[in-house]
Amino acid sequence: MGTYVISDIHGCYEEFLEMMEKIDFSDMDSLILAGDSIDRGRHSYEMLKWIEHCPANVWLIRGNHEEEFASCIDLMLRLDEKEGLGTDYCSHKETAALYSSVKYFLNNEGLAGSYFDLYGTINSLVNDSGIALEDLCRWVGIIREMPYYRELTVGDRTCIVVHAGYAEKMENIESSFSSLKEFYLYAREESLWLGGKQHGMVIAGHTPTVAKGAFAYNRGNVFRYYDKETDCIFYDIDCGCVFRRKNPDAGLACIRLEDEKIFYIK
Ligand SMILES: [Mn+2]
Repeated sequence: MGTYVISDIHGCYEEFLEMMEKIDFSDMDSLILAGDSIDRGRHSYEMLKWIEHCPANVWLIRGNHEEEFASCIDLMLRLDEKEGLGTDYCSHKETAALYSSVKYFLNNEGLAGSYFDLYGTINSLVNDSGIALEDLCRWVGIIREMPYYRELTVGDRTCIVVHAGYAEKMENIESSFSSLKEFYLYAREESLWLGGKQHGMVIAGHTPTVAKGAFAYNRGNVFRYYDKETDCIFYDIDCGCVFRRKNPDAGLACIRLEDEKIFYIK
C-alpha cells in the first residue's frame, strides 16, 4: 500500500503506462498526478482520456499547462459568443472553424505570437483527433475541479503535493508573486527560498532537472533539498521526460511518499 506521485508527464503516455506497471499500481495504492500531464509531448489526447476515466484512488492536481488549456478554451467560447458564431458544440467541423477564427482574430489584433495554444495541443485535438467543443468543455470542467495542492500526513510529516511550489502566506511571497495560486503553479527556486512547510515535505515538479546551470539541475535525477531552519524536505520530481529523445539523462520519475523511494523510466 503506497502513495505515489508523478508530475509533468507532458503527453508521454507510454512512459506513464510503463511507470504504472513498474510500481505495480493496484487498488490498494493511491496516485497523485501533480500537474502538467498535457502539452509538449505527442499524446495529450490519451492523457486527457486517461484523466477523465481515472480510478477513484487517483488524485489530480492542477498544473500551469492545465490552467492554460482551460483559459484557451474559455477564449474560444468567448469569441463564439461575442461574434455570435453559434458554433455547434457537438460538431468537430464547427469546432475546427472556431479554432481557426480565434487564430485569425489574434493575428488581426497583432497577437499572433500570443500564448493561445502555444504547444498546438488544441490544434492537434481538433484537427487530428476530431475532438469537438463539448469534449474540450468537459475536460475544462475536470480541470476546474482540480485543487492547486493536496495536503496529507506521511509518518510524522505534513506532506504537500503541489505543481510548482507551496507557501502558506501571501506575505512570504508578495515581493515576486501576485497571488498564492501563481506561486502554486509557477514557482521555481522561490519554492525553496520563499516557500515550504514547517516540519513538512513539499513534493513538486514544474522545473525539469535536466537543464544545465539552471535551478534543480541534477542530471535528470530527482532533486532533493533539506532546509534545516524549517525542517522541510523539498522534492522536484520533474525529470524532463518529454526531453528524452534529445537528452539521454531525461526520464519520468515517481516517488513513493511513505519511504521516499524513487522509480525511474529512462
Ligand atoms: Mn509546469
